[in-house]
Amino acid sequence: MRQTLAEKLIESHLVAGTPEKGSEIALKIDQTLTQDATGTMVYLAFEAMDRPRVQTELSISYVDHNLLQTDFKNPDDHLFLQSAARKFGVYFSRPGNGICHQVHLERFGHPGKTLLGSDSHTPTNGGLGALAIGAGGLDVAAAMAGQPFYLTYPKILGVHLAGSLPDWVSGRDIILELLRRLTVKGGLGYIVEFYGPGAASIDVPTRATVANLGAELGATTTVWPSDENTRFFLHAQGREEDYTPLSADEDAVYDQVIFLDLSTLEPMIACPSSPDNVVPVREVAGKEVAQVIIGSCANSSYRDLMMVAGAVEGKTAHENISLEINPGSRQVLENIISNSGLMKLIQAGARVQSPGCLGCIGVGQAPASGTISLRTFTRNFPGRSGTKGDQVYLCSPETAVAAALTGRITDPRDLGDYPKITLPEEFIINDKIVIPPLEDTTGTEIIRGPNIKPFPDFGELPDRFEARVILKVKDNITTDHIMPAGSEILPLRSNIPAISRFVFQALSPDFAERAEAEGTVAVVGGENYGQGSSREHAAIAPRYLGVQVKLVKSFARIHKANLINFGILPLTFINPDDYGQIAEGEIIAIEGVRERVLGGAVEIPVQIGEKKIMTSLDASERQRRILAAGGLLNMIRQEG
Ligand code: MIC
Ligand code: SF4
Repeated sequence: MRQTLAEKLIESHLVAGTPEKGSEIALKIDQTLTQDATGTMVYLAFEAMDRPRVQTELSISYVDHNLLQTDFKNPDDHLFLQSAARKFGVYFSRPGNGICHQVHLERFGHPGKTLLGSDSHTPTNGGLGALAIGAGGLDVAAAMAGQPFYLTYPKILGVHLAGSLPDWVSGRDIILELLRRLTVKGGLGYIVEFYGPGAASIDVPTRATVANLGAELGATTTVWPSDENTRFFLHAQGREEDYTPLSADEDAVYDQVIFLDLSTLEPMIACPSSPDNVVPVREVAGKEVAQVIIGSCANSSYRDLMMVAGAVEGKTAHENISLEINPGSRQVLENIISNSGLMKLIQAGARVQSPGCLGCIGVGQAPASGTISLRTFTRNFPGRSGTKGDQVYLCSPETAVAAALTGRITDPRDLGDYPKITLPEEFIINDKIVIPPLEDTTGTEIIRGPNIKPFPDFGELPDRFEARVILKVKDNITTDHIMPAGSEILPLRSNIPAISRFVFQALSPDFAERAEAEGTVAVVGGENYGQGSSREHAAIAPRYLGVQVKLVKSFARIHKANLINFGILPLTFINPDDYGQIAEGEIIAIEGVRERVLGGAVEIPVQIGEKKIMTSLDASERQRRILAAGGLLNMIRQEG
């Protein structure tokens, strides 16, 4: 009945709320995934919820981010995660098996199922027709405990595809074109749904690339239909029985529609330092490049690496280029080995790494100062690569390999014959690196090395508070700004007191000391505050330091949910000009706040010195109870 696919997926999982755009709904979650950098907190929270075993159809714990073992911290986390998986009935994908989203797509993704993951690129599995959503760890822990996932029913942005992709143009260019048009906040409050005759020409790995990067639009998720391409891919994965055809109704009505003729697309590139700073490759062609990396959950599939192998066959990477390959999964690696792709890459001089996130989250692979690095990664936020003042460009594997060969940014269409890849009828499959859950978990114990610190306790929301504004920031602040990652900070993810020292490190190096000296503090921000990753550490660590309120022009979806989950009041300016009324150093006072929050007040008056401004609290009745309790964990403990 004129339904989009996203609406069908939502309504088949609706357990509470009315199916109306903009209202709060609750969805049954079939599958969950975690990765190590967010996962330790998830399992600590799950443990605190006191449930013996996960209640989902399938829950899986991946280790892909913190693979570097320079001391005990990361291996402590791995051991903790493996033992927690054994205790709680969770699959465990061992370190080196690959990036969560890629492995999930290959082995577990399921058309028509809901998947909640503690990573912002969880929508990757929308490439298979799943409703796959990224969330904060506490929401994932709650889903593992059998609770539904609460969200605002998003609007649906239909992308109508016609035609087919020209040679040397790939999925990455589809989403780069959308990022160029819509920007990093264009997808806020939307699910992006692909449909139309052009969709049939797009294979599942390409769909997954597009769905993955829909996260950079700020979208709740991205969905593709489940069709013959999906059947083919699942068959090649030895699990055709998981196939179900799914699509929108012929006359489905979208809230907004974008028409895209695939045959008119050309190679695109995101310039430093935002994924939406997109131009056609030819506009920046000729710039000298020092590093090319093909990898990350966006672009490291068998298709991507075999295409690169085909392009470098018999050639050598330019002498000034470090060509680095990060396979998305062990399956990708095994299959490119068996189809001679690895040999071609190695002979071309590529440095082939073990499957994982690696340089995408600043764990190794930092570029040299003052040089250009071309990457097929997801994000090029300033400094994320580990090098100050970095110049990271994001592009397709096609554009990346062209630069690897010429030493300069090059339109890949200049390379000649396109090594078009056909997916194998059957992939080599090896599930031995994934440990299935035990039927009977009695006697299993969680192993907690010294890197695993208990979850901090937070108090309830007080009746009134005063908070000094110790930081005022501009638009599009990312969670990488709030809580940086990288090889030195990531190993502290299981230790909130230690990681909190790095909050806002680049923007305000003494933020932690100033916050602690004040006791209760506030942060003021612009539009799309907290975009990017799902890391709830960007909420927990500030809360630990005494941040009680964030007052901004608008919030990114996951960050706002995380703030509520950890008891930080997320207020927005009713009149955006009031942003100019507040200066760093001023004190914000809110009277009767607890009563207002619990009483459902949408408008919250805020006193700033002599001035009074009106702010808005856009929160459901449930979220208000969470805020009053001082966070979701407190509420679950109170309400059972
Ligand atoms: C990212 O790409 O930013 C991350 C690292 O995968 C994050 C999760 C995290 O911070 O652990 C994400 O995308 O959610
Ligand atoms: Fe890992 Fe990068 Fe993907 Fe995040 S975006 S999950 S760091 S590969």
